[in-house]
Amino acid sequence: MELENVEKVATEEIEACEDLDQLNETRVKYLGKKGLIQGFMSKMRDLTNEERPKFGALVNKIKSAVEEKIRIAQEKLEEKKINKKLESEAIDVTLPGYKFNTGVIHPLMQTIEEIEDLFIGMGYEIAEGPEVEEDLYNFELLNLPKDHPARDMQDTFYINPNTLLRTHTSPVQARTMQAKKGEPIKVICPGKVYRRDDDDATHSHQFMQVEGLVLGKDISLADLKGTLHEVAKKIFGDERTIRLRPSFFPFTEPSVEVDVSCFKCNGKGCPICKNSGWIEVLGAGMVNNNVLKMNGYNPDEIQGFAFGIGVERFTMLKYGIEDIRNFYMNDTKFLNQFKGVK
Ligand code: 2NM
Repeated sequence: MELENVEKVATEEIEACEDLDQLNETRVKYLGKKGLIQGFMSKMRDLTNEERPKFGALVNKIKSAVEEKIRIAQEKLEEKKINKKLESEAIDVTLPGYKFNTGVIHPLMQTIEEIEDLFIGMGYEIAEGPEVEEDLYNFELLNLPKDHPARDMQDTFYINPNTLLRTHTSPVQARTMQAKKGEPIKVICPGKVYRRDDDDATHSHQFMQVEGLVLGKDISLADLKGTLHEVAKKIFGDERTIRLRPSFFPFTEPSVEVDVSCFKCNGKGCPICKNSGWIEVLGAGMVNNNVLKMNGYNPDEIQGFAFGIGVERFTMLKYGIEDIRNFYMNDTKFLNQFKGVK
């Protein structure tokens, strides 16, 4: 090949390379130790002293030009290689994913969590205690006298004469009062409770409660009403109002039943509220002075309110569930209705 043609031919060959292997072969062919350009260098021996510098400079110029062309081609082919790799490894993010069969938070737990969120927002603590409880905390310290019908074997699961399955979560509140030794209290106590009922559509021998207790200076029935109005709004809707009716519980005086305005007819009267416009939802009252005294509080300095929410009743009303046994059957057809309702 003529020296004058080398750059042109090399350039064409370099630009025709389709991958890095081909380019390397071309590089060896022109720039290698036994390559074409080196071949011209070797020919310098045969030249005269006058010809040699001129020829040498020309060969070096061509060598540099070919090196530069190869460098540029190499960059292009490397980029091409990376792009090809990226393309082949690309993920189609529009493909549908795998479906996972997820569970559901139990409807009773959803109600409890809603109630807990509300009370935590109002500065309450959450307290828990044993389900196997002493008579002392379950009855005695709550002003349930020895002859009270609730203490009857008929109504309570006794383990021995002093030990029983708690019939309400109030013993947790008795324990809280004993622990706080006269200091103010704001707690709710969620948990399982047990009664010796025959199971039917509206009764269960095991159910859940959230009870609340607030003790402090000048706590009044108005505070109780305001608090329970918040509960009614959170669970049954913002338009709800409540009313209090006189009632009786051994641990509170005065005691009240709390009705919420019917969330179906908004108080006009319908089958759900049996045409009264009101639905009974919970019991409450001002903590009985005897309970305060027995648990180390002075009723002249500190008083407060307590309430008891039946979690099943709340949940049944809220979702129109007619049989309490649904909650305990683990029927996924029932439970899956509560997927993401909260
Ligand atoms: C209710 C109704 C009224 C109640 C009272 C207490 C305690 F421990 F403070 F005395 N805890 N819960 C109470 C009061 C519970 O349930 C229907």
